[in-house]
Amino acid sequence: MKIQKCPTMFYVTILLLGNLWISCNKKFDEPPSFIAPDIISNYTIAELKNLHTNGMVELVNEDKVIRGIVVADDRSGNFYKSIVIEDSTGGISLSLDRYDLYTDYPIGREIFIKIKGLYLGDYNKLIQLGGGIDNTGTAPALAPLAATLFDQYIIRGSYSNEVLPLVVSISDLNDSYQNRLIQIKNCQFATSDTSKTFAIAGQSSPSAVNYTLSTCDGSKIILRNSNYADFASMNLPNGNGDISAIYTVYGTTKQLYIRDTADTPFYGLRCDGTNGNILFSQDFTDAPIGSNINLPGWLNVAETGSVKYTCANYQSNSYAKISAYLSGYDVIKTWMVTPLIDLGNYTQKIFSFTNADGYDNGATLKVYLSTDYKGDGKPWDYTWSLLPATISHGHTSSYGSFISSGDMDISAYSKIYIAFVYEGADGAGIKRTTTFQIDDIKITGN
Ligand SMILES: [Ca+2]
Repeated sequence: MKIQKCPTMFYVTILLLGNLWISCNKKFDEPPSFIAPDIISNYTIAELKNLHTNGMVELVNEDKVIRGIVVADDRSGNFYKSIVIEDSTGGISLSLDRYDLYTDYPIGREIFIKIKGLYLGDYNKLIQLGGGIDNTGTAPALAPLAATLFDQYIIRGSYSNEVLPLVVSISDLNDSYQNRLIQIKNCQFATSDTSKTFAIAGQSSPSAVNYTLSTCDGSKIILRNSNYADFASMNLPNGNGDISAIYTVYGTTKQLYIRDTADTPFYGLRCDGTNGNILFSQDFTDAPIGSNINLPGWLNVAETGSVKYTCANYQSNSYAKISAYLSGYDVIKTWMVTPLIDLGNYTQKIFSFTNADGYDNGATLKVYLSTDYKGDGKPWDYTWSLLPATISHGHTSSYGSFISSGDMDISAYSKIYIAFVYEGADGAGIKRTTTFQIDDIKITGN
């Protein structure tokens, strides 16, 4: 009997010692009490990445050490089983086979990596450092580093190092910025997206949502958010601000990933000077391309002739389009009317849209507002006020670029319809067949 008790006591003692050790170790691991590891780096992240050829998975033979600061971790869930580190020469993603990596490798932590024996690969041109080759797919892929091997390769250094983003413009982004923390000034979501959430919590396929971010100079870039991020169901911010994010690529697509919503403080005035209360917007994204515009609540009707507004698409952007060309009618007059718009109780209400003309030979586009129209099929029976929209014209042998109508102050109104009225001709004698394109119809309130 005693012989059996001894091992029991032995294990209990070991357990107690173990707990004590874990407690002590935990205490010593917490900042600021920290002893720097006895290791120095002798290789840069840029040098490491230069060893990689896209599409390949390579064993790293260099007996070197890189040093980086963690600039993105998996705390919010937007990064999965990976962290991103940076030195002054570049950034790289580490593929690590464990959850809650942020508990050991939080943003701001310095880490050293002994790279010999690790593997380089890329996820559709996004370079990663991992632990092996995964041959289960159609092509060899990078396998993550097993959790049991972390401490063999990764040496943890100091905490709370300053992590400052590099300020860049979208047009300057290239592969040298891969996996770096960057900042792009004055970004905003599309007005049609401001009512949406960062991602779709609970949806597993696809597992992420892409949004297009725009800057005030018109540049655009994709922001990709995981449905597993803890901020997935939060609303996108409506205003404008500077985004901080990890720059990534997926093939030739440039994509940003935020660490959490603190990276999108879009609380300033939008590029058009509004504060982002979108009362009405239409960018024609949901209209079937090539079909007559038939959006819910909209009217698209010919007063004379039979030409209608159609949805066209160029370079992935959909818009409304109309032309009398080849219609054969002596007189064309066509109305496209919004649904009833409730402008609410804002003191300042601004209406704008974009438009372009093509092969201009004298047809007209005019924009009107009505408060007595009843929403029936004959808008011309009601009272309409002409709005002072700037309409593109004079492109007689090509298409012009979209221009802004200008901001029209409609603060005096509370419930309105807006009509886009095209007048042209394609009879035997007179040709007025100018094409007009209309997009980004928007009303904001302050
Ligand atoms: Ca559009």
